[in-house]
Amino acid sequence: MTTTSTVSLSSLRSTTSRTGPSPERWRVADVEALFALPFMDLLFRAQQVHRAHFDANEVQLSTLLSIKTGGCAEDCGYCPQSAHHDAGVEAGKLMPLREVVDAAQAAKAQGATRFCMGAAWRSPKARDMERVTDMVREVRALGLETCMTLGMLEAEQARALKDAGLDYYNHNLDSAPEFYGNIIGTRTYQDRLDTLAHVRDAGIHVCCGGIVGMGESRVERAGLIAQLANLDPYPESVPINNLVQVAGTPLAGTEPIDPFEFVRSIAVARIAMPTTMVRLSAGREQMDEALQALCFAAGANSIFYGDKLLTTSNPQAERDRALFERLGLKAKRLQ
Ligand code: SAM
Ligand code: DTB
Ligand code: SF4
Repeated sequence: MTTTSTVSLSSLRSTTSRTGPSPERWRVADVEALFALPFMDLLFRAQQVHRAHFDANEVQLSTLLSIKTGGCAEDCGYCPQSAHHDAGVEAGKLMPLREVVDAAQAAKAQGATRFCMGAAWRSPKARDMERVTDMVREVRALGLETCMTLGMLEAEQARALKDAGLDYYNHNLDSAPEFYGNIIGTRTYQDRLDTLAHVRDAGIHVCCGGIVGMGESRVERAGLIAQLANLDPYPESVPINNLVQVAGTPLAGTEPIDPFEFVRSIAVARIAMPTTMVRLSAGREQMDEALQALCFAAGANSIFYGDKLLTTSNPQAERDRALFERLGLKAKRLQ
């Protein structure tokens, strides 16, 4: 085992898949020690973990669609869709089923394997549930994996989504608990954990990650990853978003994160959650291709694919295909 000048790699806890009912918990200090490794040692270690569980040249593609945009009652400081901020996003209604299915078909034709439908809601209302479950059924019938992110869910709502065939539910912790109150005032960290528990109990795969570059410290980034890794079991999918700064939101003008620190965050997530899909999420449009390649080398194996995230832009699909070609990456196929 390679050692480093600052920390012995073998002194860090084992990162093999956890088994049994009471897995060892990640201490924030353990995660911080990973962040503190020399960059090359960290990447080497992340690659080892990645290659033990995945084909390192394969990346999964998810396409996002905003099925209900803007006018959201929550006050998330990063989000252009919050009614508390003036980011110029117009509030819309829930999209008709036919338009959702057409967008899913187009995503499939472009090569996406998962279709993720997002709504700017605090939580879905009873009257919305019938419509969103219809969307799940129809998108799934196309042979795509389905994902939704609709805000907080009650146990019964999670079960209804599962019954409709929902594969994944995205609900992010967003940040470490200690930083969370700086960003969001209208829902608590515990509210998020409760929704995650309902999703897990319903038998839906959990997609849960966060945002970096919001002005948090390294120890707070480590705190977020420790929280995610200590979920039992940890999420099947972990989106790591780099804050997309949108004028009119409170976080516009935040000092951007050092790009290498962003790569470190990916690598640490990979090491702490060896079998999860680590998604290089929002913020790719603002990254150059070399930085994205470093993120894949650090263990990211999923991206959002398609020219739009929810309201902000993402690299054109054609550009991503060209990048994959240059890097010899292949898109994961539908099983
Ligand atoms: N409204 C639902 C909720 O928040 O639970 C679902 C949609 S919300 C837009 C999904 C996630 O997108 C947020 O939890 C946050 O992590 C991410 N997000 C939103 N705005 C972002 C931004 N400007 N930059 C990076 N990530 C962002
Ligand atoms: C996630 O973690 N990132 C995606 C998805 N889950 C829903 C959303 C990113 C949104 C970026 C800002 C926007 O486009 O509005
Ligand atoms: Fe609403 Fe979700 Fe945006 Fe928060 S992140 S303001 S809950 S749409």
